[in-house]
Amino acid sequence: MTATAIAHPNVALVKYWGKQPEEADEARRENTPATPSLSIALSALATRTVVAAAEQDELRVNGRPATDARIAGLIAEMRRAWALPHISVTTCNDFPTSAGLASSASGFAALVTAIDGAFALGLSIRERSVWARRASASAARSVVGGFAALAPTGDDGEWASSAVLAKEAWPLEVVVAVVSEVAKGVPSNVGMEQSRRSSPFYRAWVESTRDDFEAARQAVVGRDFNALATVAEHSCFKMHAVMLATQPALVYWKAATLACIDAVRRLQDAGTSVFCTIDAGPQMKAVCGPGQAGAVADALAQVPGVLRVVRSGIGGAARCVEAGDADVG
Ligand code: 2P0
Repeated sequence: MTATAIAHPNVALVKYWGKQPEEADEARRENTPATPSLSIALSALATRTVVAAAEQDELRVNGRPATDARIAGLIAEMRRAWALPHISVTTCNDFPTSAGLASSASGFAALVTAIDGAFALGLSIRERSVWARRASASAARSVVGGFAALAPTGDDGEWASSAVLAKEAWPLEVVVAVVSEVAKGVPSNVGMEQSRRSSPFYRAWVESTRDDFEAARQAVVGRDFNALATVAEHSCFKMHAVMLATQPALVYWKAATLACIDAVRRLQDAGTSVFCTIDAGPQMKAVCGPGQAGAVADALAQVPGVLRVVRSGIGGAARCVEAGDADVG
């Protein structure tokens, strides 16, 4: 009754920002997004989580004892569903936590996968993605890995993640320009509810994202980099417009974030296959066509305010590994 799981964070190319209106009613909360989304997983970054049966529930995050209401809530729900014992959870990220690098996505994907493995629950990928989504919607996409969609699925319309394209099918790379390692001020779940209540652009965002999602899905299936670049940048900047028009304004960018956008524009003007995307934090992620990431990483490393760059391929699905296994690719 122990298992170790690995999951990768993901970067959304069509963004999730906002939950279904009934989510305001706590009793009916299923953490269902208002918009479909599409992402790529990052192979260079990983969360490793060990779950084991224990005398009492225990949590260690990055080597330290911790408490986390969302983790406790997910464990309580899964315990109710399968009459599980108390568990100890030991989880480590090999990248900064809560700094716009989607640590909740990889964290909850790894946790659900490790619980499934430790207690031989036999969950399908779809079922794991639904459990992960209830804790953090972007985590559903990290369960699937590769190029993943999060949208209504099946006869019941349950929001779950599914594969759009396997990671091997299109060897894109991502260069993350890290411009701050400070945890962000307004967490995503709080910020997106503020946007839903106060941003005058919110309704247009929700309505138009369905078309963006379909355009991105087709671009990925057809491996059309330029089409994907167009819709992904549009989705990113539209989401940040919604954030900026929220009261109080959600400004996640730093000066260096904008300088990185400028650098990507210069690379595009010079003919490089690259586009930028930014989540609820200051880091800029440059998505690169095959063979372009070296030049993009060199250019972004020169931008004033960039602390470091992380180069990544596309990561696989969340999976159980042997305890000592170093496999994080
Ligand atoms: C995304 N983000 O699609 C978007 C872009 C942030 C900006 O998914 O409330 O941490 O836990 O479901 O999954 C961050 O949202 O939010 C996110 P919850 P989550 O990647």
